[in-house]
Amino acid sequence: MADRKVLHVGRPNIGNRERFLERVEGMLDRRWLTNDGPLVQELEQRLAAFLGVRHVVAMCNATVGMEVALRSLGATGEVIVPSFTFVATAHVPHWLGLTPVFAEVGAETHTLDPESVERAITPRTSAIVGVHLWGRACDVDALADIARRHNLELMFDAAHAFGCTHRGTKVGSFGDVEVFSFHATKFFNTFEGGAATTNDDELAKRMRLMRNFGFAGYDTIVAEGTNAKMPEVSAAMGLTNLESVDEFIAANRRHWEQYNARLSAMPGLHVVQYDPAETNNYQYVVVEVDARVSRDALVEKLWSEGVLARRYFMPGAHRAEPYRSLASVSLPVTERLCERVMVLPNGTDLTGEDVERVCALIETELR
Ligand code: T4K
Repeated sequence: MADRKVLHVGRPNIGNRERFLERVEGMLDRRWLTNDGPLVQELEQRLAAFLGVRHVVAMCNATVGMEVALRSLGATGEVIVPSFTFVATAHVPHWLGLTPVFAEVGAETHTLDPESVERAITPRTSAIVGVHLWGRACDVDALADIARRHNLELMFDAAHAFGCTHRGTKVGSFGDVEVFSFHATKFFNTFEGGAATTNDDELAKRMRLMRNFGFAGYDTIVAEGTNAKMPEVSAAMGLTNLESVDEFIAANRRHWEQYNARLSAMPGLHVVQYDPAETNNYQYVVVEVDARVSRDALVEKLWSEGVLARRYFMPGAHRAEPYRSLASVSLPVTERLCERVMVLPNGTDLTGEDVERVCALIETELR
């Protein structure tokens, strides 16, 4: 089929084009393109209201945002992270000269197993980084309890969890700080971008300084810093997409439910579920494959048909360089998930017919 539509995991959700272009026109008229401009300030205010958190510090992406956040927390020595995550979660402490120590995740939750975290604590541990994988919040209460008892900083990688809740409270105000990704492939995007969110006034102040080289005004440098600024054009995209969040969720949810109904009935497939009592963005259609056909064979077949399913996360971070060569660690649950998990296309670019096409391909392959 020459005109067959290629289906991606991570096709951007894009809000109203006219509204976006209007904002870009205003930006060009003002000739104010970056450095804490009016669109970034407006986005920060709107996000703070949306997320229900005191401070939102917009960043150029989540990776640098997490570096700024972890450094602002004063992390030293060892930082406990999951391995079943995008490798950036581990790269962040390593990039800062710290040691990421990999803990195990729950087989059902796919997020940090608090008992494994507790076992990984040493006298050198200074912080825990939990990941709200697929938008499903970590066991934030157990992790907060561990952090409090051991006097550790607690940061959440909330890259997947924009708009998601934990016990009815939006992700964004848990732990000491949370960091969202607004990358093009994420539920809510600003092309590239991210934000650190916190209720801690002092931490927010430190992160703002660090985001802009430590400048406290023209010619006044009061701290070390980097360049983690979000440009105005990204904020224009963010403000526009924020107006369409409900539509994005509705489309994602419709597709997820269609996938779930079809795939859950197939032998050897387990569709990762979202708690109906919480709000979720339904961005990720996550399937564990333990079937007649291997996950890899299934993904290969889908690719050959133009369905670019992904093996998130392959390999686990502990099996990626440089971590693989630095330490050997046994994480059986993580390894099993790395071998079995497949993520299918979702997003506003998808149609019900597309979902049916993917399901029919999988059904044929499993026969
Ligand atoms: N923590 C977690 C848990 C994360 O998942 C991520 C990022 C981070 C931290 C770090 O956040 P950032 O520093 O990026 O803000 C992507 C993204 O680059 C990355 O942001 C994301 N996680 C990761 C899970 O996925 P790839 O290697 O999958 O991207 P790529 O280029 O293969 O694109 C995915 C699919 O989307 C492709 O089939 C093409 C399609 N696509 C992509 C882009 C960029 C489009 O259709 N349009 C586009 O504009 O890494």
